[in-house]
Amino acid sequence: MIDLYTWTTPNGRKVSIMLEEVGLPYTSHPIDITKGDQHGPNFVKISPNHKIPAIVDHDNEVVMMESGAILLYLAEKTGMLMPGEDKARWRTMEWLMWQMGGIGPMLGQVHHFVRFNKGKSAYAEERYLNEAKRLYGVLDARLADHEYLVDDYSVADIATWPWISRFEWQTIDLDDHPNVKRWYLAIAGRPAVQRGYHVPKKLQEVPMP
Ligand SMILES: N[C@@H](CCC(=O)N[C@@H](CS)C(=O)NCC(=O)O)C(=O)O
Repeated sequence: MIDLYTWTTPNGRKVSIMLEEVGLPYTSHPIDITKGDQHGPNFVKISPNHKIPAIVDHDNEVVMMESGAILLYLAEKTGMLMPGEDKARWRTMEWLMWQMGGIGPMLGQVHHFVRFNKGKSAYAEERYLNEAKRLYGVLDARLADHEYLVDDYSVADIATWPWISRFEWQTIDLDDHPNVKRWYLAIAGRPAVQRGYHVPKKLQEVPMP
């Protein structure tokens, strides 16, 4: 049994979607980051960076934070959603790191400046919106000749998709990125994604362009 500490955010949903996809039993525990739960002393023992998501795997008492590391851990534990063959495996790692280093932090800044603090810094709004558009362009180009980020659906897609599901917050029109839209809808149609999206609680339906 795995304990998942999470909230209704893209980084949290990566792990709940992954757990639903691989079918491992888990219990979700809400950490309400709007109320400061991420700073609670018990949670910080599990996640020393004070951020969700984090897991405790009671099979072997592995305690882990950082969504990218958790996705790789669950892929290795189950032998699912990460290619075994070296070339595809490293390509998957490459796109997973692209998400962790680019899509997550940059779109996170768009949420901060454009969605929640509009008008406070025109410079930051422009900078991060431009970077978001650039990253959407990179994603669209990759998906022009790939059904998924690598060959088959993998942890790279699972890491990226929940961030793209906030396209409305990012003021991005998916019609401007038709390959992203096709990929987004295909993943949104997966039952495990529909279930994982609503962990630890349902706020709204999965956004549909
Ligand atoms: N690199 C981390 C980022 C985690 C992260 O930024 N989590 C956010 C929610 S999506 C959080 O817990 N924020 C609370 C805070 O910053 O106080 C990961 O991928 O797990």
